[in-house]
Amino acid sequence: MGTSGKIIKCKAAIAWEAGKSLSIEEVEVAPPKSHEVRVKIIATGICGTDDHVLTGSFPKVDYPVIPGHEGAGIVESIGEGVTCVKPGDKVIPLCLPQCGECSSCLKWNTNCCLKTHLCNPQNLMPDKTSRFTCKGKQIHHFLWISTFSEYTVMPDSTVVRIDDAAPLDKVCLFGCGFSTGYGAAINTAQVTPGSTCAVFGLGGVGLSVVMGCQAAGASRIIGIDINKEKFGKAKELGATECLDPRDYEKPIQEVLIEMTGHGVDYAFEVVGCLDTLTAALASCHMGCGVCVMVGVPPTDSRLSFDPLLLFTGRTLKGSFIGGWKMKDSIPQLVSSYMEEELKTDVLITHTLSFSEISEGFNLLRSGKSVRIVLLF
Ligand code: COD
Ligand code: ZN
Ligand code: ZN
Repeated sequence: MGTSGKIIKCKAAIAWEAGKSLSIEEVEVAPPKSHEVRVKIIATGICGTDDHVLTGSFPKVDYPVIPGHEGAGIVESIGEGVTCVKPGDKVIPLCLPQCGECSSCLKWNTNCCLKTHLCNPQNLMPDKTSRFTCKGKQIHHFLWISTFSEYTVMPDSTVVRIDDAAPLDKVCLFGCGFSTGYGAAINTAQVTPGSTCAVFGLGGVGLSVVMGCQAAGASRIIGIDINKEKFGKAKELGATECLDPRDYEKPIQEVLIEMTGHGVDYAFEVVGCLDTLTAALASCHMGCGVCVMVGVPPTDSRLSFDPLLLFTGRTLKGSFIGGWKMKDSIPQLVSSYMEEELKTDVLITHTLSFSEISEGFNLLRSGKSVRIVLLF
């Protein structure tokens, strides 16, 4: 008895309102409509952004909602007109669409598809209805992909087929954390061989930046974090030195300028704070340093810094999901992983069952984990 065309009942984690913890519920998942795909999620990572959804600090979320955006699964069924995947394919849901048609998708130098949540709400499917119900109530989607549900429906612009042999409990990280950090170094900064890099924040995304800097041939990679427990993994992945700003009386940018003589070639902000963003910019070489903003500071915050920091030639730029056009790039990154060129398994510190999702969020908040993967 196939499930195609039928409603599927399954487990999902719902945030009923901001400020409340997730509750695991039985949801009904409607079949995919035209240009939609229903996916059985096998594994999903927990990302800091999911926690922002729970606390209410992620902008433009409608509750109740099923969060999750770092998953991997298998196509269960497809709607009319879908040609990019078929039932049985292993896939990664994409938290940034690549529609292939908008003015951004047609440019080579941006991945910021105009269907992203930053341009259009993704709390309902493109036809403005939801495929999820629970206890008779409509439940919202998150970034169109809601990977905290055993079955989930997404537009065909937000899903891509990957290698049939890929281990889904490992490559789910390519859906967000790893790709975001690694691409910031490789694509956005375009780190050059022999350069000096500073990475502010050594969580899963910051460690992926470290991996990108090392892959690009940086000769010095300085990791900065207020949690010294992060230093071991950072060194394992390529950091040459690690600093805790609280060990110094001087501001950390002054320490970095003294250590390097002239400032770093590339600095990455991977914390999501205004103070670390300004410090990262000020720690760059005054004539040619590039500061890349990876973290998103709190909603409605405003940046204030001495404009002379830019006048002499520093560059401040943002990096959105590592600059990858996700449909084109994620399958290639997964292939590199399969060829053992990317050691992303090191980032996974905990693998739990989906029913342990609340423990997963507690671990994330405790700072004792890097990446937590949940298995359905
Ligand atoms: N100085 C140095 N390190 C600090 C400081 C500080 N003042 N404060 C905190 N830290 C460290 C923490 O100890 C921790 O190790 C690290 O910063 C943050 O790591 P995590 O594990 O909390 O977070 P990550 O690595 O999963 O994600 C970090 C982001 C900054 C990317 C995230 O919070 C964010 O802003 N996401 C939105 C941006 C985005 O594009 N995301 C992709 C889709 S989610
Ligand atoms: Zn994320
Ligand atoms: Zn597009």
